[in-house]
Amino acid sequence: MNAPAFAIVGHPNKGKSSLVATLARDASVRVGPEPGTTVQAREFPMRAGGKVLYVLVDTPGFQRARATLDWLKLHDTGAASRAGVVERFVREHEAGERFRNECELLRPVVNGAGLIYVVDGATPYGPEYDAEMEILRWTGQPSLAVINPIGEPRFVEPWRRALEQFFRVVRVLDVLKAPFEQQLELLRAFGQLREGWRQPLDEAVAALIEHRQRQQADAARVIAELIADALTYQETKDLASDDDAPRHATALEISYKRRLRAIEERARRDVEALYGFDGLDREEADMKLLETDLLSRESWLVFGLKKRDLVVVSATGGALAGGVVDSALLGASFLAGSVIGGVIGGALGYFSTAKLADVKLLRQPMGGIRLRYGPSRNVQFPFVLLNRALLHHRVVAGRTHAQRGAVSLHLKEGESSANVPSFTGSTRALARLFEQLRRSEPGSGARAAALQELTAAILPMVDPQEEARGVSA
Ligand SMILES: Nc1nc2c(ncn2[C@@H]2O[C@H](COP(=O)(O)OP(=O)(O)OP(=O)(O)O)[C@@H](O)[C@H]2O)c(=O)[nH]1
Ligand SMILES: [Mg+2]
Repeated sequence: MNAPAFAIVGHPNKGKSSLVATLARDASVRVGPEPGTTVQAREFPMRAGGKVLYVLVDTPGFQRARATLDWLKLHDTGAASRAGVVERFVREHEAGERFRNECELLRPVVNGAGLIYVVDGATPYGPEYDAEMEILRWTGQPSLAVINPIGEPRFVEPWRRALEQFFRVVRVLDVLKAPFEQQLELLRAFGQLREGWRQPLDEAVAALIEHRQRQQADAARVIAELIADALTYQETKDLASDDDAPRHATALEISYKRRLRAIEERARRDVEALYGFDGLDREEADMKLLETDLLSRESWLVFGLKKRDLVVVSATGGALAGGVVDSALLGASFLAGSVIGGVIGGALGYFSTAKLADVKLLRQPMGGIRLRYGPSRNVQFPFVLLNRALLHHRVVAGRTHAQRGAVSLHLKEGESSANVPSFTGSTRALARLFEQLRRSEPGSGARAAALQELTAAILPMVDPQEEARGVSA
């Protein structure tokens, strides 16, 4: 059986193509600020597990709805044959220019596609839309309406009242931001509209959920590997004599840090590819953050540990002597630096750039000298890496394919760092895992086991629902 097909129809410039991009998870769909971006009907199949789950048909907007409806009415022979009149309309006009858009958008419907009618909840309803909705009713195909507020959703209620005259199902959906759950809900609603579609759409929903879980499992693995690679990375250089050491140490440090950034960059790309975003632009908005020093105070505040975690992690690493950490520190605001400046300052100093890793001069058994930079023994370092990766993951996993432009990892205006995702679960357990990874030999069973354990620990952190369940439990 063919997969269910839906034609996305409506007025020009209302987010039709954006909805196609979101539901087909396809960033190649053309969207644009000018009306008339889409000029031809085009099919976008949604595939998962090698199967086409459903097909979205992007269409141009209505152009001559009233004239079309007039023609249909003129040729009306009663309610039972109206779908046939629409078919005849398309047949008679598809060679001409006058009803080009109407033919483009009605043809897939005549061929059996269901309908999603898209309106903008930020602009007022007016009776000029009635002709469009009336035409869609004439097709007799299952249909639902989506109110997509492009801006302030001021007119959602009048729209809802008007749409309910024509459609059994009306949903409000911000097509640029629609969360995964809302997308599934729209598909389920469609399954209710035609008996034969319930099963394929239930299957599609199940396949999408399974696909999502696989993406999360793969992302957890990528993040765990990123941390393992960064934690154990070291840069070495063989020298002729000790005298060369100071000269080479700086170069080694630069190359070590460049390599860490490359490790992080590769993990970012991998996560983006997992979610179907290849070649995503991260150069501007987020690169600015990536360019701030990984361990600068600013990155720490944005990505770092919560104050409680800071204390636990620092204590684990022996950065803070027992007794310094008291309940006053735990109760104080981390950001109110002046009050607790002394204690926090000491902790911040611990992960100053210079201490990210040590440079060592090693005498080789066969003679000669080796300069080594890294691996990092800094206890906070892997936590910072983890939190940065979690923020990136949240932004990418929550992004629809209708969004254009660079991914931004900046905090929004007024957003506090409390909203930034950070690791959950036991700080001590994570610190212990990081330590195991640090000590393990590359390619060893111990490394593989620690990596697997870390992946399992990260998994609930990349599944917001799991996370929510964990918090409420
Ligand atoms: N802020 C915001 N912008 C949106 C939303 N939906 C669509 N847009 C923008 O509105 C413009 C039109 O979106 P399209 O998806 O191309 O609209 P369309 O209905 O396919 O337009 P035509 O093909 O020209 O008929 C684009 O610039 C979109 O980025 C939304 O929910 N919020
Ligand atoms: Mg379009």
